[in-house]
Amino acid sequence: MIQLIPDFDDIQGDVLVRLQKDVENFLFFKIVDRISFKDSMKHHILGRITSAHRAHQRELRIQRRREQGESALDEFVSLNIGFTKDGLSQLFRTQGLKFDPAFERGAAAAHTIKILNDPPCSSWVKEFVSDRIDGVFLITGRHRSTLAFHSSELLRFLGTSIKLVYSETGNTRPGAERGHEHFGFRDGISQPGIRGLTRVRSPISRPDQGLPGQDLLWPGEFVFGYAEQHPEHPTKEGPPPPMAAPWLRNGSYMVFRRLEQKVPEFRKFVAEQAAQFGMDRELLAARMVGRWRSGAPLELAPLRDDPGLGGDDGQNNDFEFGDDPSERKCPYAAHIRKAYPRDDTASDAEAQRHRIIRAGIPFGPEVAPGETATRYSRGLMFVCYQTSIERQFEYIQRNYANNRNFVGGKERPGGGVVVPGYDPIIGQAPGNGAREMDEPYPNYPAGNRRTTLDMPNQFVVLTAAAYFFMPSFTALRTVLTS
Ligand code: N7H
Repeated sequence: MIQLIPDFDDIQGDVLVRLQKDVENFLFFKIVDRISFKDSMKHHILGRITSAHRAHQRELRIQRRREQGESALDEFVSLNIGFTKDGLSQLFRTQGLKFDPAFERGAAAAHTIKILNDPPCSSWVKEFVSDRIDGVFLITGRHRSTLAFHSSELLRFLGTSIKLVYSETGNTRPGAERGHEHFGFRDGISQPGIRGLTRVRSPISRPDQGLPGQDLLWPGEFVFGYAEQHPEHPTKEGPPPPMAAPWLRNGSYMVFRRLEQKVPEFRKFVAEQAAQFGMDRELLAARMVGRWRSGAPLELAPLRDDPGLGGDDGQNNDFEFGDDPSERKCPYAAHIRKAYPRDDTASDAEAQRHRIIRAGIPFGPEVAPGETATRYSRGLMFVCYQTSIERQFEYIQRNYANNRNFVGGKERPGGGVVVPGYDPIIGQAPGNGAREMDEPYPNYPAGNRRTTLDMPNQFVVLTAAAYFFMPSFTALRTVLTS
């Protein structure tokens, strides 16, 4: 029988719930001695891995304290682990097992790079590509110093059984920028709701949503062993996703992308282009993202930011794009309209087949005074979870963000087909070519001025990537360490 409520004690915490993280260490490693690696895992590490259950309980405690006007929790440390296809093959005979095709080939494969228009590995962070990556430890907590202590303790336990290939620390931005990514926009607002986990705010009027606008999905979209979405019906239960082996149950695929953000260049470009179009620069930036800095969506606040709306989780995700058929409020190519087109796609069921749970964190320092061209590497350690990398992350990147013709079938108010253009934030043209986006200038509430935003350069540049599998506790305790 398919269980509806996921087996929380067997699922790693970052997958469905997301580990709490002010700071996060990413330790990418190669397995050098599999026997002693398995031994250290069994004796020192498995007991420290944080489950979804623990992450969920901590989240509830944080919420309670916030409601009572108390500060967030004191010190804590969480640990999760994932393996690449190479890593699994080190631990286990994987021949003959049919994993997700994208996971099989990996993020650095020539085919992956080609289909995603990614920059070649030769331009990625040198240490990251200096050796084979078998796995990653995610260590999260509140303070850099505590994490540094726990990371070195972990590495001491593992000794020479692994080689640390690359490590990097992500951290939330300081002060008022907390919760905002480096371009300045509030992040982490819209996530899929999970049936059996996400609390339904209005059970009578909106039984299929968590927060208003947050459609509930079947957990099998993100964790193996449970029903996934029905291919033709947005709320009906579908079959569970196919598993390469029974031990994939309660596991999930993780996509990691180190995305460098060219913040001074982005700001300069937006200011110059806005001046040329004769529009407010904040409005132009918002039309590239689909939300204002505060998080207020253009669909509900088309002309100026509304911080009250941006901060109100009862309203800030409660919209569709269907009542904006001529991109008057929000361009078709705006990042959030591309990444989750809602009712812009052929059917609601179709839109829900390409969702991801995002669990990234910014990295790098704030822009320094006088830094008018990027001098320090900064950006987003992008992390997302799913049960099919091909149908979820890669589909969004390839068929939506990089596809200048998506969303198709839209017409100008007076007739004529619209080519929406590239997602200006994450879209990538072949060969790092120039990109364009339709309608940066708003024809709202009316108007018929035709404008195109020409973007000769990327503001987001991929500098490392890998695909991982985040096994269940059961798999970690049995097949992967026996
Ligand atoms: Fe995106 N940004 O600042 O512009 N993203 N994103 N993203 N993103 C979102 O709704 C950003 C990236 C999605 O449900 C917001 O939480 C940046 C990748 C999806 O309506 C903001 C980078 C992919 C959503 C940003 C980046 C996605 C989303 C609004 C890279 C997948 C939810 C806040 C540096 C291929 C859409 C929010 C929805 C939201 C930004 C990367 C996907 C502000 C800077 C690689 C699915």
